[in-house]
Amino acid sequence: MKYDICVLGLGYIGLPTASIFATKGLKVFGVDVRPDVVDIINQGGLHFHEPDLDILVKAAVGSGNLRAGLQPVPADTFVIAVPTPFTHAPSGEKIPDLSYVERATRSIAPHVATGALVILESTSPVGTTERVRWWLGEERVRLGLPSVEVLLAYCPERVLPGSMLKELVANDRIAGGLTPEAGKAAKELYSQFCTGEIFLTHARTAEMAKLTENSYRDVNIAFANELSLICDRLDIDVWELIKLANRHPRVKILQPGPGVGGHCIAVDPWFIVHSAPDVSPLIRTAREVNDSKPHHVVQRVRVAAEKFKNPAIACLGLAFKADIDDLRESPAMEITMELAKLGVGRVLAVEPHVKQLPANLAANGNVVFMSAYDAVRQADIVVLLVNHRQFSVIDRVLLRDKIVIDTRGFWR
Ligand code: SAJ
Repeated sequence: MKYDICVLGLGYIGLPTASIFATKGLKVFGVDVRPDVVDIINQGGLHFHEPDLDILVKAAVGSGNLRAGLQPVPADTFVIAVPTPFTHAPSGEKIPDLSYVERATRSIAPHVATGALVILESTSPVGTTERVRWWLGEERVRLGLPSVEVLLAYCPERVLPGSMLKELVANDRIAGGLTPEAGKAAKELYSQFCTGEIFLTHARTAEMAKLTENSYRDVNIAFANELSLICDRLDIDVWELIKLANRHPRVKILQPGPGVGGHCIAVDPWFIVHSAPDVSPLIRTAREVNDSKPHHVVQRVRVAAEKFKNPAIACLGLAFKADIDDLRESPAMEITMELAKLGVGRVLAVEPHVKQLPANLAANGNVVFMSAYDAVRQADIVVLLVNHRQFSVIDRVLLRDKIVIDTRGFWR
């Protein structure tokens, strides 16, 4: 049987994308390397939390239009949505790791026929789509298969974790073809569910656009974080400062925080820096400012802890941002772990979106997992690290006789 679409990678992007195509009547085969993920999806389930996605996956699988497996199958279109992390060179330099993209590309080589459309969605350094073409050709030669002419395009996503489905449909998209024909084919495919505008461009520009969007955000968050450090020094309320400055019609300063987390904003700028290191000092420095913020928060807690013998320190929030359960690359996790390691006091960890402490925190004997209410009542120092909705109902009376370090300006 030939499928309409084969999606490689059933994570935060691949699974919603595969599901939405299936609910539009296309025959979709999803591939993931994790057998447990394949099983959960084939039962119409989810392996991560995303509002309303469970309903979409259930409908997609229930309709018989979405199946998952460990190996690719022949299809008219292939969508590659696998991770693109970075690795650290011995020099400390961050280097894009394209091994997942290469492995996925080589795995589809035996299944692509002439005229097939191959789309890369994974956030990638400029020039990666051209490398996909090379890997496909090389793998078919290695397998002793005849060469095929495929359409290749780069089509990044822009969905925000926590509102993925709405944004997957409504956001404008970019279809970046290695050839104009490939771009047009990709635009036609996404127009089956995308109600936003779909802009055609070259693959290289599309690759750079994705990196640019997240780098723009990282630089602006770094500006806010640097302001917070300066305001600490000058005894100014940075939240009031930003609120006032943003009253200017053309000023939109973002919000300081405890650092920048997630696997996008904190990663993508390094792809640009790696591709043009001598002409990207601003993007590099912004990353360094954001990466240093957790250290400044830990220092503030240590200074506060000096007033106590063995203080109880409530760390409210472990996720990388508000109202989600994703702890990956989380500055809140980094700060909580550092405080536990330093033995600054007894750490009372709170995260309403998970049921137990992550293993690395649990392994440290100095951390206790509890509810926000219990942690705040027992704490000498309360550190707000994530502005989860649940924390907005904490009675301010409980905070009155505590030292409060609010890294998000949440309780102003
Ligand atoms: N943060 C701040 N201050 C702010 C905004 C965010 O400290 O004013 C922090 C957050 O707490 C978090 C980090 O930055 O730790 C990143 O949060 P985010 O909401 O900015 O980013 P992501 O990673 O959840 O999603 C981003 C989005 N990109 C943009 O907004 C330009 C999303 O649209 C992308 O699709 C996603 O990256 C991605 O997959 O690339």
